[in-house]
Amino acid sequence: MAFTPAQIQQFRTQGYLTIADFWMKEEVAAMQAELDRLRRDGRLRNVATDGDGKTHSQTQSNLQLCPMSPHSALFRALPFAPKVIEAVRQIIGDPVVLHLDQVFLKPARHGAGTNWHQDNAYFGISDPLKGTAMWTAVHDATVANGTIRVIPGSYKEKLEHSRDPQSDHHIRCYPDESRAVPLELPAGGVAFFAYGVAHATGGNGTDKDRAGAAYHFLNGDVIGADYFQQHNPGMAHPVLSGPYASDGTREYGQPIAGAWEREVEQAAG
Ligand SMILES: O=C(O)CCC(=O)C(=O)O
Repeated sequence: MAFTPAQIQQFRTQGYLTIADFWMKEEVAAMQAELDRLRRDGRLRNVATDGDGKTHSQTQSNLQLCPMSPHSALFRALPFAPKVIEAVRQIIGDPVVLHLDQVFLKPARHGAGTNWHQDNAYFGISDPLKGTAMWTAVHDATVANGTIRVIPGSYKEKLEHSRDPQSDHHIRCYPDESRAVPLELPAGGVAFFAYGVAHATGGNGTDKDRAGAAYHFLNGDVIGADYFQQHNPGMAHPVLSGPYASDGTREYGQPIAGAWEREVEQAAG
């Protein structure tokens, strides 16, 4: 897993990059099957509201599970996959720390988007290029089914955010959408975008579900020792690279190396 200098340059200047074939077919199938299970088990929650930020919509659905890792061995193992660690460290540098993991599922015909925001409006790190989302298209993600859009270079601006009236807990901003670039990806494709890059997804009116699994990683050197007491406490934040990486042992009490490959193989039966 090695990015070309041009890809790294694109991340540094535009704040994002995409890889269409990051995950293999079996890995995508495992993610899809696990997401189906989590949905069947009632783990996903509709966060879409009717315009007042409170009343849950009966007609629109933005199904979220955040974090996934306590509920799923597969999704807990995913950030330990060697190609994930290698990709992220090339983008933000060591030490890579997992910040958050979540999924948004947009059901067929009534899937709701996630409105414009910069992750750094939540996360508040000092350098908005030192944290990155890794957004996996769990199903083919197209303009028609509301794939993610980004505003290139927007990490240079700190946009004003307010409560999102279409979600029960999100905040949103209102950037100039004429600058937006849609990132169409086949299932298994990945978009990396920096904490400062404004992004949004759209509704899904097609006849197939679409989901995006979003992992957030930051460079541990840009945060203070008490950062995770204020930001996303109550979940593990494994150190994935650098001298303090322990292969999950420190954070989960057991080594995670090889777990991703095992989980994928198991899912394939
Ligand atoms: O997939 C989505 O709807 C939104 C993902 C997102 O905004 C994020 O992970 O920050």
